[in-house]
Amino acid sequence: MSGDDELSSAIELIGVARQAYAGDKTALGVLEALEQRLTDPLRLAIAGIVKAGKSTLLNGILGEQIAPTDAGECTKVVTWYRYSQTPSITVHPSGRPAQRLPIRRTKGALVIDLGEMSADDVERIDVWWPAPALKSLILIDTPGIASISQDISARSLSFLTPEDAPSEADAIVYLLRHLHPSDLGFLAAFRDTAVGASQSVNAVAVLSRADEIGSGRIDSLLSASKVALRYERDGELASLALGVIPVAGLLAEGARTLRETEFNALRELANLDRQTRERLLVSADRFVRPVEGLQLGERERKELLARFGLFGVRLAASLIRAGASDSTQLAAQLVQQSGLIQLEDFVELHFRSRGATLKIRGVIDRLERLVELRPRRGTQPITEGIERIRAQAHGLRELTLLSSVRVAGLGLPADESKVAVRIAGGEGLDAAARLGLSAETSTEELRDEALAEIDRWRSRAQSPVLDRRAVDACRVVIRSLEEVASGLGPARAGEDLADVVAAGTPGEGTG
Ligand SMILES: Nc1nc2c(ncn2[C@@H]2O[C@H](COP(=O)(O)OP(=O)(O)OP(=O)(O)O)[C@@H](O)[C@H]2O)c(=O)[nH]1
Ligand SMILES: [Mg+2]
Repeated sequence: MSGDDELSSAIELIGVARQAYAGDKTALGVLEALEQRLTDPLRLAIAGIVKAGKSTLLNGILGEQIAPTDAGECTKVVTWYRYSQTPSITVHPSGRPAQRLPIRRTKGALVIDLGEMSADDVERIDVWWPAPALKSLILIDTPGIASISQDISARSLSFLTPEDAPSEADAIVYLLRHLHPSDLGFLAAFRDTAVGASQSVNAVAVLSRADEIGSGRIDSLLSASKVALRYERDGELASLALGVIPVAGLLAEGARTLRETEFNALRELANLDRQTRERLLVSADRFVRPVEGLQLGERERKELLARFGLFGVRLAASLIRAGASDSTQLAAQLVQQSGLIQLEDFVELHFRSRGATLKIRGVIDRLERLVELRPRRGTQPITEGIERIRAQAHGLRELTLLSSVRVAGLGLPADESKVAVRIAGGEGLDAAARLGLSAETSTEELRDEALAEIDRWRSRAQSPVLDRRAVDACRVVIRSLEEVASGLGPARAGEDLADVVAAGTPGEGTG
């Protein structure tokens, strides 16, 4: 089954469930939401402790200052950002009808004003916005967890890691500053929301506010990369997140929303004589102090500091001195340095390209829970449908393989396990990544390698020393290779690849 076929069979299954639950309003409501989830773009939640920089990072991804940062009631509410050509904001108070909010901006940033309502009375806020990034992702900003206020913390927890139920988010970007037990606790709870997963396949950690790690020194991001690498190798985090990426969110947000006036101010700073400039940039305090005879006023400097941080201001000045000659160039170089591109590439590679599978996994886990919680006659076809999808949707079987490898192992020797993970898409879903070849490899070579690997794994699967688990892993690998091979099109003239692939997978029974 291809990703699209898998999606259609999941949607069909929702139809089956609708019939089984005819007349049950609550269940039908859940089913409607599940169908919506299947047709929506991937839902990516941004989570982390209080003031980790979640909303700032979200703005960086969107390239607009839409998510409120710092103070205000609305930072305590789960907020969904979805695509729409015309912007609008809807607030959903608990137990009352939804309400539209006016769209207001202050200093370029969107203001979400709850008016008389307190965050406690609000279930969620929906922001519909014409940002291109939202066409392929729904972003969900969540209140800081492990916060002083247990209430706010509880809201994020119950949304992202509902007790005993699958999460509403398909994947998560988790921001941490110093690895804390509560970070690990949260990530473990998130992993456990997926049925049977012993390894998170849909979480990535971000070492956030990376510019502050080296106290804003110009090599701060280098220090941050070292720390991130250490965390990534940390035994516990390894099974809870697919990677750790250092990101300076404030820099990313500032760069993607860089204004011409700001560029001019930064250029003025860059062009100061060396001594004056260096003295100004010694510390944040120094930077905003009154200075005799300086064109760049105190207020302007304060604003630059708020928008880019001391690190960002220092970096911008040196980039301009090194040749960044207009705001477009400077913005591109700052974004590159911020780590945002690496994060976006990671999300694309590990989450978006697997979007259909992640959504289906969340939806059928939830459907299974519904049947458990609301048993009634006639739900047998739902249970059977769930089993069928779990057995047949190859994307799900790959996810299961990836999610069990680090913790339980595949029952294969370490070097083979590594290859199996790669072929199952652990390093990317395109043919070259799966085969461990460079992106420039010709289709012919890719095909030859895929066919050779199929032979290798087929004979491997027949080895009498392998246990059941290992044979299952081999089958998943063979199937992935078959899909790679058929995706590469027919082989040389006269040779029909379908024949090679159809030669079958040993040990693959009828069921
Ligand atoms: N230096 C620096 N400051 C940052 C960075 N990201 C965010 N901040 C600052 O940290 C403060 C909190 O940022 P937010 O984006 O509101 O953090 P949050 O995690 O959304 O906070 P809550 O929603 O209240 O939990 C703001 O003052 C930001 O300007 C960063 O990468 N570098
Ligand atoms: Mg926030």
